[in-house]
Amino acid sequence: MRYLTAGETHGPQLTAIVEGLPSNMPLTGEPINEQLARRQKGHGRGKRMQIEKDTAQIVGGVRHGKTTGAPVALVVENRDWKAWTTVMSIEDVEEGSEGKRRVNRPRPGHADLNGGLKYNQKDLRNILERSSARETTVRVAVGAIARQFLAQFGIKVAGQVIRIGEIEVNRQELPIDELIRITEESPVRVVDKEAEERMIAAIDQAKAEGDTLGGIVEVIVEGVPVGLGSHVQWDRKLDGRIAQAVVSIQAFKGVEFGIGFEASERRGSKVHDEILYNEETGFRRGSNRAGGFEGGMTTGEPIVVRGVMKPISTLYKPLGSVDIDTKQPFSAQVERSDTCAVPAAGVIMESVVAWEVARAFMEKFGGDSMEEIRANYDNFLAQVRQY
Ligand code: EPS
Repeated sequence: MRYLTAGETHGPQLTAIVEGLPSNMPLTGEPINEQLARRQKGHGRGKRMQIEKDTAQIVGGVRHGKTTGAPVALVVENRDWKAWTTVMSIEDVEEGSEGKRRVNRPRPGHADLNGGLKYNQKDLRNILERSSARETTVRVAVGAIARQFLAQFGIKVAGQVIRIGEIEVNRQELPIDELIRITEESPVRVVDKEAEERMIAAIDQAKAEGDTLGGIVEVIVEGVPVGLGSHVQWDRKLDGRIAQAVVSIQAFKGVEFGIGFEASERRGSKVHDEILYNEETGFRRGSNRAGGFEGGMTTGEPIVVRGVMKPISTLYKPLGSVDIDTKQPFSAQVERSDTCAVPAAGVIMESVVAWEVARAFMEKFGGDSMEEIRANYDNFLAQVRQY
């Protein structure tokens, strides 16, 4: 299974093509649009979220509510496009017209300058239009398909915000359905009401000062079988693939599994998860400090992974930069932006993790139809029970 996305933040639409899905999987726009709506929420989101009402149109690969095995094509229209038809015109525009106005002041922290140097672009709009977090819209749509697929096998994906700026939540171990219910009702997707209030105040304060806030989000995947991924080759380790997917999200700078970086401070006797066994549940672990992975493979315990998102790079109190034409110092270009997109980043991270787990599931139990995959999966579960 693989997917590609295309499209710019102020272009006509965002497009994704998903290849390798099995046939006979129930799929309509509704579960995809549910996830797209989740991505648009969150205290601290910018004005663009008042313009868009993201919905995905399925334009290939589905008939009468089920996949056919053909590539699934998705389109999310940019409502904002109508305000950008000259600036983002596909056809060339008049020299000197508004459409030709160049972005020549790169924003620190964004792709602007590096992209301009790499692709030899003197109008940095040609870089920022594609590097924008807007692209995550269709990654969430693709992730929604992956969730649908995983749900057929009892695998659930959930997420929560752990930190925004200097404020960290007071952790609680909750059943996944409880976690989902509580975080869905929180404007910053946390389970800790006290932290929620402080986070909202901190976001409002940052906005008032023209600044931005980042944070940490956690994703949990429950119900995964043992043995997804593999120890035999670097690029088949599922934790490594999830790490790549998470850090590839705009503004993400780090990823950890289970106790993560804390493992550096503890002795092994306080890190490794003891192995237990009983007739009913088979092999289990006495704890899950490994976050569901050993040797690049799932252990059967929940996957627990956290990502760190840097504060959005566009500041209304812009940082120092250099004009790429005159090479003179300037305050960076200001583009419309969010103050804090950490709650949205949690939804995006859930989506990219769901995709990697679904892809590994297909690699292990793959088949052309859902029925074939189901048979392979049941076969494996029986083998594990008899091990
Ligand atoms: C975003 C779309 C963008 C930004 C933001 C998030 O829309 P626009 O550029 O028209 O405002 O609001 O992206 C960034 C702040 C960024 O730096 O990429 C979205 O759809 O999530």
